[in-house]
Amino acid sequence: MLLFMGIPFVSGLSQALCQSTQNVFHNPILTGFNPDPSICRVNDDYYMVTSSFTWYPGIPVYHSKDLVNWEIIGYALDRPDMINMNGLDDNDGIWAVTIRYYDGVFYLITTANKCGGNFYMTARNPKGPWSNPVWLKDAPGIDASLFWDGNGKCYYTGNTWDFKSQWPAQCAIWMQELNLVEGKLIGKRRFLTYGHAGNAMYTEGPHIYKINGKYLLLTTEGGTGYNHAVTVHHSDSLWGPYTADKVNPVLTHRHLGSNYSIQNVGHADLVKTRNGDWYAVTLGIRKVNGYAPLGRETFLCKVEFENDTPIFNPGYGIVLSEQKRPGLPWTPFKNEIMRDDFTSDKLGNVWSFVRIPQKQFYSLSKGNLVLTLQSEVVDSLVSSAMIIQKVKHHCYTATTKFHFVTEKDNEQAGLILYRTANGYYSLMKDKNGIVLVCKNLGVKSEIKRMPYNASDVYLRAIVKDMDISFFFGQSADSMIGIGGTLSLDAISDNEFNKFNGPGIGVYATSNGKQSHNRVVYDWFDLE
Ligand code: 6LW
Repeated sequence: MLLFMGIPFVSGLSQALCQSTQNVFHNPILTGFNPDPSICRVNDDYYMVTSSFTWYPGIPVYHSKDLVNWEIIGYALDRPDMINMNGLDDNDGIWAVTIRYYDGVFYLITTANKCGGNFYMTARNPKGPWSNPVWLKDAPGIDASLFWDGNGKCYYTGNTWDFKSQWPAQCAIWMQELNLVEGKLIGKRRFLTYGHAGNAMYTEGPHIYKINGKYLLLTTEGGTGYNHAVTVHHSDSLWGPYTADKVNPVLTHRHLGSNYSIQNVGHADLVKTRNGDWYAVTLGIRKVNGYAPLGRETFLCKVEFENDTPIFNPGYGIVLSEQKRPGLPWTPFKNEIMRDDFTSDKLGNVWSFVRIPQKQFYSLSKGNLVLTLQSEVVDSLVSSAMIIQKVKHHCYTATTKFHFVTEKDNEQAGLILYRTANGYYSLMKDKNGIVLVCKNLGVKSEIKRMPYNASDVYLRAIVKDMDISFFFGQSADSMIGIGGTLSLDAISDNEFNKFNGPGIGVYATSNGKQSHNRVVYDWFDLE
């Protein structure tokens, strides 16, 4: 063994390597469908929320002790009468939530895009229950945030699309006092900035922070695509004038070229740990062969202030895929279950619907998930009998076993990988066998049909980066392929799949006709 200064060099090296790998974390910290993150700290606990669009329950609330390991502790929109998302496109619904804590109360404020506008809710416990939405009908625009100035007053900031102006997609950030007792905006409304660039497009995502007695206005510009960027503005007074920081944009990846692995970085929120360290959460996408198959995810980066300017990842100025862990007690949570055998009496919090179910079409009984076929199809903009969970990795295998028998041509049940009504893969059992369907850019096509007549069936999807292949059979080790190797472009970011992210799970439909037939799922694996 090689000795260096009498110390076994290899063990020293491996120890150093081991030590170094123990001190790093990997981005994204919230993988899969988790855009527009917002974060707050209460003592040693961190809470984060992300956009949920038409998924229900909506507004997932995450908890962490170390800014890296996160567990979902509940959903803020978990009662069907809180919002109506029927008829909504998959890219609408809940946009950009902000979470804040003040004087013992948690606040969430967000935009129900095309289904009610801006509202806020409160809770004493972030797990919920959350209050009913308090709608702010006279608040235009999106990306609402709240700020307390220490005098007990609360201020609403948001953006407004002032497109009729000097340049394309000019947006203004505006502020107004929010009377939380009466639940309405009061007093003067003032524009704070149009963004740092002379032609800043889509200036949005505002958050105000008071640091060392001065006001920092953090915004996002460029739109949530390749030109996304984070900018900051400063003022000695809350109402401004706000001056753009000369360092702007303080964070962007738009100068790294279209082949860089992490792109579209923007929409950030700052948080200060108890030991005075600053971090930012921000959204970004991970490119695979030029595609973004997981949609927008949440990333973490270190921030250090130089005078009043936040420097993101000093020396790098970009989001890093791996970096030193925050100096907080490493607190991993138990890994999510791989197999859901449906033995509990309610669906685990990894499962979601798309739009709010209009009737109770599922039940959990005797260790099975039973779906009663609904006439709605996933192509319609209403709730259908589909239950999915977020896809969080680039490589995974999803398998399910179920019992389904039908004599009718219109009845189907099976497995679905869903992004939007215009982008999905479905592998379904019907009267005549197994059928694989792909809908890509709004065009639906039957990829392959193969005969199968047993009442029990195993279905599987195997994904590796941008390749997906499907299998079916009477047992887990006797499955045969159907449709060959296909591309995940159908569920990746594109002009139809813009804002949310992919989900995988179960789906059953009677294709527009009434049915009382049921499908009985024994288990669902996502490995
Ligand atoms: C979000 C806004 C945005 O409200 O997209 O493009 C919206 N940027 O900040 C939905 O994610």
